[in-house]
Amino acid sequence: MFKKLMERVDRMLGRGVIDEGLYEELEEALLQADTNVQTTQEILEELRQAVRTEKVTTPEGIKARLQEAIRSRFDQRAESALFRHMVSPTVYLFVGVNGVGKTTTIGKLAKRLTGQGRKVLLAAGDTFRAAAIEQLGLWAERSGAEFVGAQPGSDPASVLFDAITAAKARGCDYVLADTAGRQHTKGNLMAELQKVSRVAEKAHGRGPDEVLLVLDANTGQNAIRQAEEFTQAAGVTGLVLTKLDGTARGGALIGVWERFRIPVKLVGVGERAEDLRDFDAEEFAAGLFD
Ligand SMILES: Nc1nc2c(ncn2[C@@H]2O[C@H](COP(=O)(O)OP(=O)(O)OP(=O)(O)O)[C@@H](O)[C@H]2O)c(=O)[nH]1
Ligand SMILES: [Mg+2]
Repeated sequence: MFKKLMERVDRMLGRGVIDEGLYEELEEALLQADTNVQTTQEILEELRQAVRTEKVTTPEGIKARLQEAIRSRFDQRAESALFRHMVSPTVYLFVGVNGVGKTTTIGKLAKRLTGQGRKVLLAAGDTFRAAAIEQLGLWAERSGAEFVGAQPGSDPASVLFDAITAAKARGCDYVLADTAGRQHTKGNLMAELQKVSRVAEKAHGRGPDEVLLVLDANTGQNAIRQAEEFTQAAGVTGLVLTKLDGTARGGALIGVWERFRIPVKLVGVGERAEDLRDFDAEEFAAGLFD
């Protein structure tokens, strides 16, 4: 969507005029890209200022300005530096709709953490399908992490309880808990997440240290709805943006960020274990215009 925006900017500036019409078109394009009204106005004001004071006249100049304006929206500072690490085991609960990359992200993160000498335990809280449990078990093998699973169909909350108990007994630093993909519109499944969170508290005196909502970068406007529902049900503390290696560039993330101010913790850029990055706003903003 930002590529289109940039093509428009190129076309408009190709005529060599920066007039009200240009700002109007930019406004329309930004709004279409899920940017909220206030942010759009702020970005436009920044551009006007830049054009006035610095005599930005080239398409490249406007582009760079626009890019910087978007990048600065993600200024998260230390928040994103990495996760809070409290008394071990630190528990991260991964949630999200079907197929966004929860299990894969857990596998990648497990690999990263074990590589740093941390003791990690993976909890197969997706008890919906046998294949999901196997998939996580495979990642445990690959990353050298411990693994707690259960029979398909068993209660995900009790899996997490067992996992935390086991992690404490074995001296693990981290518990990474998988959950079944669920549509944010399904009330009963969202309620199940609340129960999973509560059980963590029972097992070690506090809720999950991070509840990470995994979002597929190809998701458009719907990402906002997902964030809304999952935040309400599970108290999301961080975002993971996956499949940034795909064609769509995840512009909807700006909308989610503007609205919820939930820091982006991790980014997935492929299917392999090493395709996990910390979120870098600069890189992200640049990627939007590739
Ligand atoms: N290209 C790309 N593919 C990814 C990325 N992350 C995950 N995938 C792929 O997306 C597909 C789904 O990933 P899963 O990790 O199984 O997703 P999930 O959210 O656990 O899915 P459910 O458990 O069914 O809800 C798999 O084929 C992954 O390899 C990524 O960053 N880039
Ligand atoms: Mg999964």
